[in-house]
Amino acid sequence: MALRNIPVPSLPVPPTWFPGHMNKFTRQLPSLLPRTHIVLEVRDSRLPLTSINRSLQEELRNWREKQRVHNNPICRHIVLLNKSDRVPSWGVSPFLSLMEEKYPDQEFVFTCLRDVKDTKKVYKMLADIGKGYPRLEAINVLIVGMPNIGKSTLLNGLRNQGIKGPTPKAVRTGPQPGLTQALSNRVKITESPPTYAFDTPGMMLPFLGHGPSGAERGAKLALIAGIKEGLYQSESLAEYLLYKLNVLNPSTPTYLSILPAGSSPTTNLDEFLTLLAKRMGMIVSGGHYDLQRAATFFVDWWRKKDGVSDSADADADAAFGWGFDFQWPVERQGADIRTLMEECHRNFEDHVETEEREGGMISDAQKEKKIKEERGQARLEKLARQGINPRKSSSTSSKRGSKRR
Ligand SMILES: Nc1nc2c(ncn2[C@@H]2O[C@H](COP(=O)(O)OP(=O)(O)OP(=O)(O)O)[C@@H](O)[C@H]2O)c(=O)[nH]1
Ligand SMILES: [Mg+2]
Repeated sequence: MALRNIPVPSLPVPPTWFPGHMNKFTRQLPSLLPRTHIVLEVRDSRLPLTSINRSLQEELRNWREKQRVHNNPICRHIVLLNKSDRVPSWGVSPFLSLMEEKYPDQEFVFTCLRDVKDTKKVYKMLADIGKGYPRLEAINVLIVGMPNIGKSTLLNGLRNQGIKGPTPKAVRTGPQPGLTQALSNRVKITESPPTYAFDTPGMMLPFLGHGPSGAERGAKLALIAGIKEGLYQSESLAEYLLYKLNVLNPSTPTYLSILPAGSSPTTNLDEFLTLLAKRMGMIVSGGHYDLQRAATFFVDWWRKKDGVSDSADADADAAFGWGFDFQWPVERQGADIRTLMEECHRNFEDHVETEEREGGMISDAQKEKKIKEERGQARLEKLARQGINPRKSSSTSSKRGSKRR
C-alpha cells in the first residue's frame, strides 16, 4: 500500500568541510580564468540544483563579462550534469529545456562518464569549438565542480579520445571526495588547434547553511559522497535516504528489493533497519540486530547501485519528484513535468536568495571575522579623515605601550 504521510526527518547540523587545498584553489581561480577559453563545470544529476556553487557562478559570470569586454574569441561555460545513469531519463529533457531558458549564457548536457559514448559527445563539442579557431595558438579548458563529481574521470576520458594509442590515466580518480588536491598540469586533449585541459580540486561550499535547509543540504551532499566520509553518522544518512526514496515512489520504493520478501514501505527507520538487518543476517552478540551496520549497508547499496534510477519503476506520471532536488506535492501529481520543475526551481531560487540576503550562508565564525574586518576598515578610514597615518600612529602607540611596560 502506498505511503500517505511521509514526515521530514530531523537532521543533524551539517559539518564544515573546507580543507586547505579547497581554500587554496578558490584563491587561485581568479588568476586562471583570464587564460581560460572553455569552462567545463561538472554537476551531479541527482542534485542538479544543490550542486550549483553560487560563489563559483558569480566568479564565472564576471569571467564571461570580462571576456566579452575584451572581445576574446572563445568564452564558453558548459555545464555537464554527470552521473545521469542515476536519475530517471524522463526528467532529462524537461530539465534541459528549463535550464536553457533560465541560463542562456550557459550550455547544458547530461552525461554518464562511465559510458565512453558520453565522453565522445563532450570531446566532439570541444573539437567542434576548436574547428572554428584553427589559427589559435592554444585553447585552454578548465574542469571545475564539487568534489567526487567526475572531473578527473572526464579529463582522463577526453585525453583518451584525443590522443592516439594507449594513454594511461593522466590523473587519479576514485570514489572518495577530495582526491584531487591541486590544479593538474595541462593535459593535451586534441592536436589541432592544440587544446589543453586542466583538472582541479573539488570545491565544496565553505559553509552549508543554518537551520533545516543547511541540514538538508549537508545530508544530500553527504549521500552522494560529496563530503568526507565519517563526518556523518550512517543512521542520519540512512534516515534521509529512506525519506527520499519514499517520496520518489511511495507505493514501491526501490529499497523493497533488499528487504525480506513481502515487506511493505515504511517511514520508520528502526523498523526499516531491523528488516534489513534480518534479511542480511546482521546480528551482534546477544542476538540483537546490528542496526548501525544495516544503515551503512543501505547507504552503500544506494551509492553503488549500477545504472538504476531512484524510481526506476515509477514513471513520470506516478512520481512525486525527480532526483533529490525536485519534489512536488501529491495534488500536483500528473501535471506537466516541465511546469512542476519550473515551480520547484523558482521556490529553490527564492529560498536561496532569502537565505543569502539574511546571512544564512555565512557561519557565525565567518560573520565575526567579517565584523572585525569592517571595524578595522572603519577605523583606518576615520584615521585617514583625520589626516593620521595609521602605520605611524600604531607604531607610536606600540612604542608608548612598550615604554609603559
Ligand atoms: N555512476 C557513475 N559514476 C561515475 C560517473 N562519472 C564518474 N563516476 C565515478 O565517480 C567517482 C568520482 O570520480 P572522480 O573523477 O575521481 O571525481 P572528481 O570530481 O575528480 O573528485 P575529486 O577529485 O574528489 O574532486 C569515481 O568512482 C568514478 O568512477 C558517472 O557518470 N556515473
Ligand atoms: Mg579529481
